[in-house]
Amino acid sequence: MELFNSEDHLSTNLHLKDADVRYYPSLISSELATSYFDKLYEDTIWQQDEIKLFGKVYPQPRLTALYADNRRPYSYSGIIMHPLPFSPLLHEIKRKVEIISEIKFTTVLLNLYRDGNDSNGWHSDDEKELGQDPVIASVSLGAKRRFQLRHKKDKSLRTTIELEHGSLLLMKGPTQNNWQHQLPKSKRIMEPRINLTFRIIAS
Ligand SMILES: O=C(O)CCC(=O)C(=O)O
Repeated sequence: MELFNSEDHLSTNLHLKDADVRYYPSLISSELATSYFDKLYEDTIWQQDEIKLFGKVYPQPRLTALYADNRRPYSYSGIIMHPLPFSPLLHEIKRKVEIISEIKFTTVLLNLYRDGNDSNGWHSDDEKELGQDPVIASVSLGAKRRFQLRHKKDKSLRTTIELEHGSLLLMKGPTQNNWQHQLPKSKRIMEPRINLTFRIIAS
């Protein structure tokens, strides 16, 4: 993996086939990331939706929230989320992500994994409203968790990355069309994690 300096932030290109994935381990300093975590944990209007799996209904294994600078809803896995307006803190984090990525985002989906028993199963962020080559900028706060990627066609292509406190994972170009990702459960993890995935929902 190649390490280099871009905009004063070290980043690693994962060099995945048919994808464009870059990891920035320290988008936000540890101290600031902890203060962001504490505020978001308290102030976010968290919800727990239900998902249908093989005809049975289960509570989603994490809490979520949607904020945006427009009113456009986001739908995935049969769930429709209507955004609340961005708070000043969410704007501050969005600006940091936009400076590094040089991309403007409209929307953020937050996930709260209360401990290692919470998870996010295999999927691609390829919903129609995200456009043809969705850009996903994923910020991690709190417990370090394993993030796995697998190619949709070539099952031999898989990778795992540990998403650290204060990090950014930027997925661009054909990534969502060709790869799936998941955040598996882990019995060892007792601490919570907040993930913010910035997205563009333009129409
Ligand atoms: O929590 C993560 O790092 C992954 C989140 C995710 O895959 C999603 O919100 O679509």
